[in-house]
Amino acid sequence: MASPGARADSALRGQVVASFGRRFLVELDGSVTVSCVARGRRRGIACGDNVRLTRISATEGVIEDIEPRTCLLYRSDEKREKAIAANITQVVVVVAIAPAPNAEFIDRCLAAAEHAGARSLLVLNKTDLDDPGEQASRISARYGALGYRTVPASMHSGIEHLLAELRGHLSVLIGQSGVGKSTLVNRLVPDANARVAGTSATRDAGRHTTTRAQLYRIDAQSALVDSPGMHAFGLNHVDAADLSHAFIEFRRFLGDCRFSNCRHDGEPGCAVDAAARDGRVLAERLASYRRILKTLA
Ligand SMILES: Nc1nc2c(ncn2[C@@H]2O[C@H](COP(=O)(O)OP(=O)(O)OP(=O)(O)O)[C@@H](O)[C@H]2O)c(=O)[nH]1
Ligand SMILES: [Zn+2]
Repeated sequence: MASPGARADSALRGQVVASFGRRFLVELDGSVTVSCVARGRRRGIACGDNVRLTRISATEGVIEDIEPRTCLLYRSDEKREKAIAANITQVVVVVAIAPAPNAEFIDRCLAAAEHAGARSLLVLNKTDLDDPGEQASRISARYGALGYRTVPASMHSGIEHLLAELRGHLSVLIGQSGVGKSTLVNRLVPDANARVAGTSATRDAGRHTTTRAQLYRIDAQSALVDSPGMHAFGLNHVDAADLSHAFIEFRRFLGDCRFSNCRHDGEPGCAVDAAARDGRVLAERLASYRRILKTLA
């Protein structure tokens, strides 16, 4: 039988502020963090999750349960799903002049955000670098025309305009390796490094494996989850119908295809195809959609 003390402790609630694979840092309030493992074989706990935990010592605890989520961003391949961040309201897709942006990667990130129900922001980073092909302005024009907000950024210029876009949101930064996410985080959250090297619980968790994601508070209403750079963004958890909805400019054509189960992949009478032929949908976006469609389970 549990002691009265243990019962009181298991009513503790906190938020996952770092995920190290099997170990998590849970913040109980503004200052106390506890290094936790999950009860049993519970999987899929993500940074940003609100959890119920039992504290077993001053620095350690066990996550018993996850509170219902308002939103979960994840990616998946044929083998497994990877939760990136929970309860987010905004996905910040970071692309840079170098490494050169990959349009399909951006489309995958935006589709995942739409599917998760979060709004998106595109950050065009490293604008101080030469951009002979003017990729930044092309990307900004392309996605701006679709209705996505884009913000330029560079480590050599002010960060206030980006900070303004983050206020009031729990945002998650995603991007390919090397686009400058960590550099951005350190500028947006001046004590970001301090936290990584902070409590003994942090050091203990960090010894076992590398961080998958970490949450930083910007102010009382705003926080930022940094996720490790990735090479691919698998969308195996999205089915074909949801994928076409996740390409936001396709939506107004979706009811007009000849076949109600049209996959917009070359079928006769496809309204999305017709829209791409006369320029109402960008041919590159339809091509991107079709490439992604072929990779779905
Ligand atoms: N020219 C230029 N270089 C930058 C800028 N921001 C970051 N870098 C450089 O880009 C490289 C990668 O930066 P990081 O911040 O480590 O990139 P990251 O996205 O966190 O990379 P991962 O850890 O692989 O996800 C470093 O050499 C940075 O110094 C920028 O605005 N301009
Ligand atoms: Zn169609």
